[in-house]
Amino acid sequence: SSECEYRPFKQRLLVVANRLPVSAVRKGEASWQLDVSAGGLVSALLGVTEFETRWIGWAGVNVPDEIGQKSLTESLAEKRCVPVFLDEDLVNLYYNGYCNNILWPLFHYLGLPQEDWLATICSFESQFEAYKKANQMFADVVNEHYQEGDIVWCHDYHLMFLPKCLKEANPNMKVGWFLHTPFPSSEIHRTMPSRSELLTAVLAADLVGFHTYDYARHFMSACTRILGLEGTPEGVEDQGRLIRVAAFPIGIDSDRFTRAIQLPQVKNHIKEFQERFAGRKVMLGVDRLDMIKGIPQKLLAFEKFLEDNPNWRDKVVLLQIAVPTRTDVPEYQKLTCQVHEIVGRINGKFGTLTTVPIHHLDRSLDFHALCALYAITDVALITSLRDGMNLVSYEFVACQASKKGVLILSEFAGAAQSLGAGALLVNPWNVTEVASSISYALNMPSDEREKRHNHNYMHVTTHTSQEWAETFVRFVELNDTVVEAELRT
Ligand code: ADQ
Repeated sequence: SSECEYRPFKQRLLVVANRLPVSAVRKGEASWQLDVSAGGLVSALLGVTEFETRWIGWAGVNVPDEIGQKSLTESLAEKRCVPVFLDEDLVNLYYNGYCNNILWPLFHYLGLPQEDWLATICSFESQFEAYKKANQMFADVVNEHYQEGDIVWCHDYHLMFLPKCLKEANPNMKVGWFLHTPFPSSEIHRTMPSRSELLTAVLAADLVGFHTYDYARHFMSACTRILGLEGTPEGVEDQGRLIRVAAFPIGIDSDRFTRAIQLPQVKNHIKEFQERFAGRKVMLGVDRLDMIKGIPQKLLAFEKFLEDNPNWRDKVVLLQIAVPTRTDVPEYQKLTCQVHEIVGRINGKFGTLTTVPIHHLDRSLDFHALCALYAITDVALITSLRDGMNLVSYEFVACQASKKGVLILSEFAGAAQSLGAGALLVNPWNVTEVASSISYALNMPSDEREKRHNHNYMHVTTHTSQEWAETFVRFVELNDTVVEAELRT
């Protein structure tokens, strides 16, 4: 009848990640302040309106009491978030230990932390048990909220056991797992004492996704060499079951950046920065202060460039914005000291009474200031030693429509696969090569700059985060041929 209207059924999507997109700060026995944390994954999924999304994850806070847990659960429900409560011991063993001390460095080819590798090996078993236990706790919360037909999307190296836990309880659940870091060569993965268990647990998913084809290939080789499973063009075969394995390169919500550049407050920042750095070319680095980002290597290359090119010394400035992470970990403290020392040395050597070649900040910038910096930059310098993708390179390109600056990008970032044709690719370990790329970038003729920029701009604005999320979820659904519709009166 005319009063009836068919509305397409909105697919429910449960997104499970170690951290929720909000951080909770306790303000009283039963009151909470919720701060939205706009990481790559959050902004990727915010733009996706095709699904009815719920988030499941840890709120980054220890809540031992019942009143606290109940009130936080209620506050988070308004943001479509469901908390998983992990106690301090578990966080220490699972998150600080197994995830960040073992999986993170290993997946980025860094080996075990130098400082305490003996202790790390000794506590391996207990950390691995805690990892499995934490994954089971995430699974329990998913099971409580799961409705038949939901798609469950598990994220990252923190939750490699989650697909297995979920399928054990509910074999029909549609489960996808996506890794945001690189998956290393099978020769690296082979060194893990838990190498087989990790692979088997991930293979319980229906779809396994990576940023690049190379990571997917490494994963399939590991499955073949370690588990003896057969690889096919679609994925891995295990006793007649096909687990699809593929590359789904993430993108950014590029409209958010192109729109921001037009805002009056961003234009004000742009003007302010342009005046501040008038007469000098601006080079920019924006990174979390992590070993994988290659910040000391970048500084050494910049130092070499200044040494080799005296004529540029008072005509260029490097702005390095480094957000501190994991500040309680000795390795990270050491990295911070090392970076400060190199910056001090270079500024001492090449600075004048009125200017210094490097402005280094140990903090994050708000979104508008960040966009303005991206927009006024002449050369972005991204020298990750390994990086799953690297979204900073995408954000820079999105903000460069008028300037058309140069992107110098590590060949070890996943983004090298997508932006490689427009960027100057470098090996961050080769300080001489990076230094001469800086020189090449600063002297690049405008028609070459424009050609390179246009190539990357086209990619960044067409391969968006929304498209990434929708494609991945569609692939999880692939076996569903029935199009469902809901009758609404
Ligand atoms: P990250 O290692 O965090 O992400 P990246 O992809 O560059 O690296 O994303 C960082 C985000 O934080 C960007 O949106 C950036 O704007 C923001 N950010 C970084 N430094 C900042 C600063 N100083 N001030 C303000 N904002 C800052 C992980 C993987 C990556 C992968 C993403 C997404 O390590 O390889 O690309 O997940 O899958």
